[in-house]
Amino acid sequence: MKFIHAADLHLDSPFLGLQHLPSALLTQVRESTFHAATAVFDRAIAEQVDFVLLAGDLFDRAEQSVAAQAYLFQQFDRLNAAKIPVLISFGNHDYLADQHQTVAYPANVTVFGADVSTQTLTLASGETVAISGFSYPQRWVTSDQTPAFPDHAATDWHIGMLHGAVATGSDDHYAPFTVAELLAKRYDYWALGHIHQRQLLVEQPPMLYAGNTQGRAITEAGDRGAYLVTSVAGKLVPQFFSAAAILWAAPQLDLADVTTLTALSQQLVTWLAANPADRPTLTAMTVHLPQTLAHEDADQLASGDWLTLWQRTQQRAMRQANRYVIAVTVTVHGASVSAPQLDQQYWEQGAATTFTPANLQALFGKLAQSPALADWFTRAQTPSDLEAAAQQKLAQLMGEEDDHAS
Ligand SMILES: [Mn+2]
Repeated sequence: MKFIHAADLHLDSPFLGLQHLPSALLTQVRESTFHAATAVFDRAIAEQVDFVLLAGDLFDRAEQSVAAQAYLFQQFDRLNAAKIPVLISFGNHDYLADQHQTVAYPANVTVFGADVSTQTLTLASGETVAISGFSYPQRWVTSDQTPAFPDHAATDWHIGMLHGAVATGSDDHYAPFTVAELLAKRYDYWALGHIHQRQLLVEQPPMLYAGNTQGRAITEAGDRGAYLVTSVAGKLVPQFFSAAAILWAAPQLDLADVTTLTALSQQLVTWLAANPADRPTLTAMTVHLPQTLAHEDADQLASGDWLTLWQRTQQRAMRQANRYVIAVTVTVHGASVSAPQLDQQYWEQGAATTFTPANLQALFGKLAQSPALADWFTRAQTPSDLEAAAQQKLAQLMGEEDDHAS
């Protein structure tokens, strides 16, 4: 048996706030969700998979765009011609109640209804597979749907599809579940959707988020794609493949020699030449400098004027590296923050008790669970990023105080 598990295609995502990109690149960005999905369907056909699972959020918005509907119809028709069934469980971005779908999908497509149901397929090999799932009837599904999933059927394989999030105990809006409950169903695979960062919850039997097929913002940096799943000696083995048409990247650069924007500009060009990307990559740099920039340079940077000028004068360097620099953020190494009033010892003591996961959780509250922030919030690097940003801001504010005093 061989199938594809994809989720969160977010077709026709609007990519707001990128109007300043060169127009050819902006077009590539705006078409990227379609190109990424096409890469998934191309793979399905090339591999002659037995079926394709799409675990929710195919559309970016509940009011499905005509472009996205027409696109999916064409793609499903291609899969139909290749005799590949498609099973869909809609999620919180494309829930059933708000669908104004006017085109009937081809016969190979099964859309799960609001209640958990099971489809049974007989594969060319003669193997049988049961696939259980449901679609969101409205934007939120606040109760655990797992009890409605049947136990492993009398088929060779049983797969669960679930667009949801692990239960946190309060304000759960996305079909909350626990790993233990899902494991208790004794399925051979859980195809999860909703979390955009691909993530393995259990290795065997596999229980995993496929992640989205195309990153939509700098908070969704890194490669994106789907899983090709193959049966090997009675087990299902998922293998990630890349599908993203464009990438987002957030490299950290340690530039110990740089003290001016002129030097910074040169170093960024050097970095671009040494780090070409294999696809158009929107790159947000965080640059660590040994000391704060002189006032005029800092102002140029803060106003955005410097970056705008840099972007306009370094187009060739960016084109050759296949990267477009969308942001440059400067941070200064903790030990040498140019703020004599900021006592290092007290800062460290304060920081150690302030930037803890528990404090950040309390501060961010429900925000931490929003799909847009959840990936970023759970990154191991986030607390130290916040700490660095806070220190930077504090040093800056203290510098301004000095100015007023003088
Ligand atoms: Mn999603």
